[in-house]
Amino acid sequence: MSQTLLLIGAPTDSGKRRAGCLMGPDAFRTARLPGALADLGHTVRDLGNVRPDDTGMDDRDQLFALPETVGWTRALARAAREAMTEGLPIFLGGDHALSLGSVSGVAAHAAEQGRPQFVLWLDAHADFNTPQTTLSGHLHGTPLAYVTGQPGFGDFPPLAATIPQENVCIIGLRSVDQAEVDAIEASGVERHDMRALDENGLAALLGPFLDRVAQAGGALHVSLDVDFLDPAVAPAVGTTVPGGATVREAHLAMEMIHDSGLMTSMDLVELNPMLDERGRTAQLMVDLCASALGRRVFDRPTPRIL
Ligand code: EXY
Ligand code: MN
Ligand code: MN
Ligand code: MN
Repeated sequence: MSQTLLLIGAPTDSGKRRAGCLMGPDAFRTARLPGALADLGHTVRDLGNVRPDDTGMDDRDQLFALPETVGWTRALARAAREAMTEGLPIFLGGDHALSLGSVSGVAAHAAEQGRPQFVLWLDAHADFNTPQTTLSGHLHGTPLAYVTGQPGFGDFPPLAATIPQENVCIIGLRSVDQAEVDAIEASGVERHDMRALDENGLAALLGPFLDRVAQAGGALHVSLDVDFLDPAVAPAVGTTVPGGATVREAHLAMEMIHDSGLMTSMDLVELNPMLDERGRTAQLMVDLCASALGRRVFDRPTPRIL
């Protein structure tokens, strides 16, 4: 089924100290993301790059680039809410701080439509710190805590709609701070570390979550962090953690998402072209996005030969 896809560049580079993600949107464009999606029959509109609001806020010592990140959050939440009225937005990062705005914006739109919002978070990290619990001061480690209404985000825009914690599923975890472990254990967040992936397989973890989204008639936001994948296949990210997902596990997740027909918005985050090797990580992310939007060899599995 062809869709209207809205590419929204979100060159956030304020969620952490290591610079480079600001070049992410153009790396995706250079790796031919628009053409790859148009080749699948979709109508692709590249809306260019968002610019952060000027907040005039003072810096805070313990948080890195807080004013700029709040400015991004405001601008991206507006862009997300608007884009949802026109099609399926795909946010081209930029670091994961962009999801402070993209996810809160799509959640606000879902609430206006009376639909529950669900989030699939594919990441080595939980991104469940708050401004109080973060040890690094890096706000790219906080978006899931913000959008699920954890306390401590007073400097950020008040949420138009909070995402219920049981509507969140994280897969790929292998680097989680103790404060995040405590918060997640006390929450209703569905979370699967890499051991669960090894023992059960991707389909056994993702399938039941997609079924829950379908049964609820929910909107599904997919947030794909480059570091979900193993660094050996996806080196262009500043927060690599060994022991990540394989290329095929990532593609299977995207293919299941497409087959479910449930995805209503997407983030592609943390690509740092400064760390890439001849653009291979950018190309992998483009290929994964294409799988989420219908690229496949055969439309149906081989009929079983009885
Ligand atoms: N939990 C660590 C922190 O809060 O600084 C690491 C966060 C990495 C976040 C990247 C985007 O996934
Ligand atoms: Mn992340
Ligand atoms: Mn991560
Ligand atoms: Mn299709």
